[in-house]
Amino acid sequence: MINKQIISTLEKVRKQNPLVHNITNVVVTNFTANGLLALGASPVMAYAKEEVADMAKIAGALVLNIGTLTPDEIEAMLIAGKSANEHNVPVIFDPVGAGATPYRTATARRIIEELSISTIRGNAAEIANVIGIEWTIKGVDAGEGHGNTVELAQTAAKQLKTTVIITGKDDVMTDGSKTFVVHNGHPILTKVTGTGCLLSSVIGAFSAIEKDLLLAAVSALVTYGITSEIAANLTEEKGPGSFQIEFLNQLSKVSSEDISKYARVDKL
Ligand code: ATP
Ligand code: TZP
Ligand code: MG
Ligand code: MG
Repeated sequence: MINKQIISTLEKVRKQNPLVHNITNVVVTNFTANGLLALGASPVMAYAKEEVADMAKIAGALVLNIGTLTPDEIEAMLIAGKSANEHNVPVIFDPVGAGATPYRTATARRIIEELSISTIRGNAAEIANVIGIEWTIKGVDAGEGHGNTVELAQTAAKQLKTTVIITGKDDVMTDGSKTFVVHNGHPILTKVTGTGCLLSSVIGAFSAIEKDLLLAAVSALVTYGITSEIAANLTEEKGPGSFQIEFLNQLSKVSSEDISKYARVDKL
């Protein structure tokens, strides 16, 4: 049942080619644009405070990512986010590195307070720090977590009243009442920078065409995880550089048959 819904959601992304407005970090900008194109979405990066409100209102989704945040960029994110909220455009938030410095943590909290966020996606440490639970983080990478990520995601979803996605070896996603765990993925994703950031933008593309944000999340995570498994298999023994390119290739090819065959999803 869920596999059929995932397949039809992926088909809708490819058919509708949603415009995804990204305000993201300088590390991952090109990879994100290429990943969205490979998936079948239409990326745009726009940052000037003079234009972000106009861009956000015509987009299918707005993705905010604080990976290399600056005061000007945050101002632009808040303007874009308010416009998206006014025009019912879903806002996806990636709180990169929340918890690593007080400025990042405070900014992440400001964004969720001032905007209505549809979906927040991060590693366990980022989500924990956004809601005020201490969890070690090293730079932008998750530290060793000892907590229960299902409980953490459910607590965060109830507190923030959003869909919450915590990624890692297994990915947990919840709207606070329904919860899914996606087991697809490959450890080599942790050796390519920006695979988390691109994922947040891919979630944006799925959320642009599917109003049920939890279904959009499950569909995005399964598609992304299976793509990584296929690409890792094809570049075995080569390494992260070849994997990164093959990942983009496979994002454009991953099929309904692949999803039926390889999806590993549990509904809790
Ligand atoms: P971090 O900075 O902690 O790496 P991130 O923002 O890069 O976080 P990840 O949690 O790495 O985001 O998630 C990106 C993708 O990588 C997701 O699809 C996730 O399922 C996958 N992933 C991460 N770690 C693993 C792993 N050990 N095994 C399989 N897949 C993984
Ligand atoms: N530094 C600031 S943002 C960034 C780095 C290395 C990219 C993080 O990407 P991801 O997807 O969270 O691994
Ligand atoms: Mg990662
Ligand atoms: Mg990240």
